[in-house]
Amino acid sequence: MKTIVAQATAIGISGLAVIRVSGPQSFEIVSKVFNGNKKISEVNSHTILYGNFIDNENIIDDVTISIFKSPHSYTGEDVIEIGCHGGKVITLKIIDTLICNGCVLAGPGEFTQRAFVNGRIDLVQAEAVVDLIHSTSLTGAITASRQLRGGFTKHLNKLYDNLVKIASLLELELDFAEDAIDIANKDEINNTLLETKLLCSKLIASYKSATILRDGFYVAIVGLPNSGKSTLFNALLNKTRAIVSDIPGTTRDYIEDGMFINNVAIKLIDTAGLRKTSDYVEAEGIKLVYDKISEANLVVFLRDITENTEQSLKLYNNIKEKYNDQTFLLVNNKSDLIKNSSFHDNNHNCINISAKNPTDIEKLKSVIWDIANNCVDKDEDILLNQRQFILLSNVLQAVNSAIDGLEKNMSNEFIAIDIKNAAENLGAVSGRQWNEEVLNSIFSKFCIGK
Ligand SMILES: Nc1nc2c(ncn2[C@@H]2O[C@H](COP(=O)(O)OP(=O)(O)OP(=O)(O)O)[C@@H](O)[C@H]2O)c(=O)[nH]1
Ligand SMILES: [Mg+2]
Repeated sequence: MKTIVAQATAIGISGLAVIRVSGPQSFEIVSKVFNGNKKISEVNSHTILYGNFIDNENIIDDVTISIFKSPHSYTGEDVIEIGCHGGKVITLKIIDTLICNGCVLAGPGEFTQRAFVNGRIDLVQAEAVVDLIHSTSLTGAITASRQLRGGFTKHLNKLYDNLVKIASLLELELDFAEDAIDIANKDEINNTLLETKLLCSKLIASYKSATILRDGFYVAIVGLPNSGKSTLFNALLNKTRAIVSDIPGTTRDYIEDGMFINNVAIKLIDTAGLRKTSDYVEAEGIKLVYDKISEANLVVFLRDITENTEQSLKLYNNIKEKYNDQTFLLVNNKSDLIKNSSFHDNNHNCINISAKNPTDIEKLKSVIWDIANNCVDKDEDILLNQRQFILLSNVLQAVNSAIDGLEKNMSNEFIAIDIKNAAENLGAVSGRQWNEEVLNSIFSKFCIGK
C-alpha cells in the first residue's frame, strides 16, 4: 500500500493550509523532513508537534504536525496532517518534498476511499462527505452531516441481513422439496419484504427533496415575449444579468443564475418568450423552454397585465394542462402601468408585481420561499443521491415482485431470485457489496485531498 499525500485545504492564498499524509510509511517519511521538539515515534496518537519542515537541511516553513496512529485516523491508516502557511508556493514545495521522500500524490477522494476500504465508514457516509463539502444550503449541510455520523446504515444492514437470510432459507427449502418441509416461515418473509418496501418507498419519496437540498430549488420564469421575464430575473438576482429590451424575442438561450432566499438556494432560469416564430434560432430557444418547464421545481408564469392578457392566460392554461404534475405560480407584471394597482384576477391565485420599478419583489420572493420550503424535508436522515435512488428503485421492484410471487404461490426458486436481487441492490447502497468500478465512479467525484 502506497503512502499518499495531498493538500486537504483549498489551493490558493490563505493564512494556513493543511497537507495530509496517509499510509504505512507516513511516520517514516515525515520523520525525514520534520525537525521538531519531539520525535514522532516517541509520542502518542492524537498529539500535535511543532517544528520545522526541512528539505536537505533548508528550512521550508514552521509547521505543526498532528499525528493519528492506525486505526484511529480518518483513513484507518497512519496519518499525519501538516499545518503550514497557506499560499501556493510553500504548500507545493512541502508536497514535492514529501513525494521526493517516498509519498505519491493522492487521487480524487483517495483518503475517503481508503477510509471506506478499511471499514472506518460505509458508502452512505462516504457520499455524505461530498454532499457536506458541496452543500449549497444550511439544511442540506445539516442533513449531510447527520448522514455522515452514520446510524442510518445500521437500518439498511439489518434489512440486508434479513433479506439474505430469508433468501437462503427459501433455497434450503428447495433442497428438501421432496420432504415437503417448511423451513422458511412465511410470516417472517412477508414482514421482511414489507419492511423493506416501506423503507424504500419512504426514501425514494425523499429524492426530490434531497435534490433540492443538494442542487437548489429550480425556478423557471416563462411567459409571452416582452412580459418582463428578463427584467424580473434581474430584479430577483439584484444585478443586471440578462438583456432587457422592448423588442419581443430578446432572450433566446435560457440563462441560469443562483441566489438565496433566506437559507434556500434557488436556481433561477430566464427563458425565451413563448410565441410562434419563423426564426430558427428563436424557435430552438423556445423548444428549450419546454424542457425547463418539466425540469423546474416551480414555474413562474409571468403575465403582462397591460397587453395580450387573454392570450397570455390561454397559454398559461394550456401549459398547466400539459404539465399537470408541475407547480405553477401566476405572476402579473407591470403593475406600475395600472392606476392604483386596479388589476384583479379573482379566478387565479396570483400576485401583482412591477419587475421594473421594482415593487413587491420581496413579496414574490417570500411566496417562492414558502413553496420551496414546503418541498424540502428537514428531518430526513439521508440526502439521497442518484446512485442510491436507482439502487433503491431496483430493490423496490424486486421486493414487489417477491410479494407478488408469494401471493401467487410461485415456486420458492423464483421468489428467492427476487429477494437475492433486492438484497444485492440494498447491499450496494451502503457498500456491503461493492466492486472496484463502483468505487472509482463514486470517488472520482471527490476532490483531491478528501
Ligand atoms: N412599465 C414596466 N415595464 C416593464 C416591466 N417589466 C419589464 N418592462 C419592460 O418590458 C419590456 C420587455 O422586458 P423584458 O424583461 O426584456 O421582457 P422579456 O419577457 O424578457 O422579453 P423576451 O426576452 O423578449 O421574451 C422592456 O422594455 C422592459 O423595460 C414593468 O414592471 N413595468
Ligand atoms: Mg427576456
